[in-house]
Amino acid sequence: MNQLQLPRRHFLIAAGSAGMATALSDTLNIPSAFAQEPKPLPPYAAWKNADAMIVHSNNTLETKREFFGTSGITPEDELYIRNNVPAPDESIIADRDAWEVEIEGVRNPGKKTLADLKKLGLETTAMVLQCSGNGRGFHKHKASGTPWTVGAAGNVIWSGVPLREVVKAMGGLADGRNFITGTGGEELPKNIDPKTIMVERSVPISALDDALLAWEVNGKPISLAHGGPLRLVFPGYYGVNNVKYIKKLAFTEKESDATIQRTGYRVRPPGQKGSPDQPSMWEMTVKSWVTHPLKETDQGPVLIYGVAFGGNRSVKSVAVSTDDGNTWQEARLVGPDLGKYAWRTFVLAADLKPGTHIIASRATDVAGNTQPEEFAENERGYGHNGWRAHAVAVTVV
Ligand SMILES: Nc1nc2c(c(=O)[nH]1)N[C@H]1C(S)=C(S)[C@@H](COP(=O)(O)O)O[C@H]1N2
Ligand SMILES: [Mo]
Repeated sequence: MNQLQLPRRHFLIAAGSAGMATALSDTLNIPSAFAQEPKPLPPYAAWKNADAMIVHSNNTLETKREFFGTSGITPEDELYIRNNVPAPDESIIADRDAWEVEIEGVRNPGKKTLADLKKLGLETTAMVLQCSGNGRGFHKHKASGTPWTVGAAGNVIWSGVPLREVVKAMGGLADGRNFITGTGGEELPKNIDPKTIMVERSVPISALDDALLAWEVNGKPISLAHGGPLRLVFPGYYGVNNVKYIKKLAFTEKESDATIQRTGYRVRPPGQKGSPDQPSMWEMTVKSWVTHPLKETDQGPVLIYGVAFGGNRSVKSVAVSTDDGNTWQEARLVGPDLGKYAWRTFVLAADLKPGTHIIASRATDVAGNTQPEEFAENERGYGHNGWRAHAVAVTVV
């Protein structure tokens, strides 16, 4: 059966509960008249590789699992997109160096243009950019939001000025600053309270050390879709904290009272409302997934590979199982180590006999944290890193 013609939900179930995969694809026979046509790329992302993307909506584009490749870097034209509000107009990248960001909470506050920032310092950082909801499609309670499986993530290299250099140039931090608060440069509709829709996120001041104000990704000026001309990046932190087209950066005493910070991106049991006393989606956790083989492969030798990362610390090792988690073998991490915030490709040579094999990967970080088998449900489906749900059922012929 052509998997592309399956409605999304069914594909998720098939890929998610590996044991059910065969049963489902055998019994589902959806007439093509009811099949979902793939949605076209939205205009601001028309330059993306359409073959590599699942277009959930104009604001949510996912990378297909088989497109992650093995080099360890995600090309910008295959990187997922997530916009909470529509992207600004292309005109904001017409004269990149003229972009202004307002900086507060330092001893000498004021505006800096991108041209000014380029004189203050330079660093490059490879890091996993991952949406808080990556893996939401694997949650059993049908959490509301985009049902991403594994493709709301990528590994990219940002270049820009270290935030601490900017602070230094502006006289140092003002007293009592506990958070770094970034505000996106979107134009918001006038008839609605801006606090309820603005993208304004706060992270603990401890994130200052590794943060960048970035103007380049993977060697090119950042596209509008990914936050050009200037993006705030916090390596090791979930996607939402990495504010695109940053227009205001404030070192604050308290967290932002915008809805996206106050009650949004809060982890709580299913059925509960978000509130500021619940954990915020800040630092990422250890995670991995297989990217090859995914559905079918010939019997005999096969290289099983995928990606693994530690979140806010380095990944140490990855184990792979081809028998539904009964036995595990250590995979090899390949390629250069791009630092603790990057992901690495793992590979294991296997010899698979005909039949269906449940292939899973389980990563461990340098602090000894290992992906759990099952991941506890939470209301909004954030942070899923359970290895069982990420396993694939591969038919060996
Ligand atoms: N200004 C702004 N920044 C933003 C967002 C947004 O809607 N506006 N979305 C956030 C979320 S939820 C994620 S997951 C990442 C997605 O980054 P990407 O679209 O470059 O992949 O950007 C974050 N930064
Ligand atoms: Mo996100």
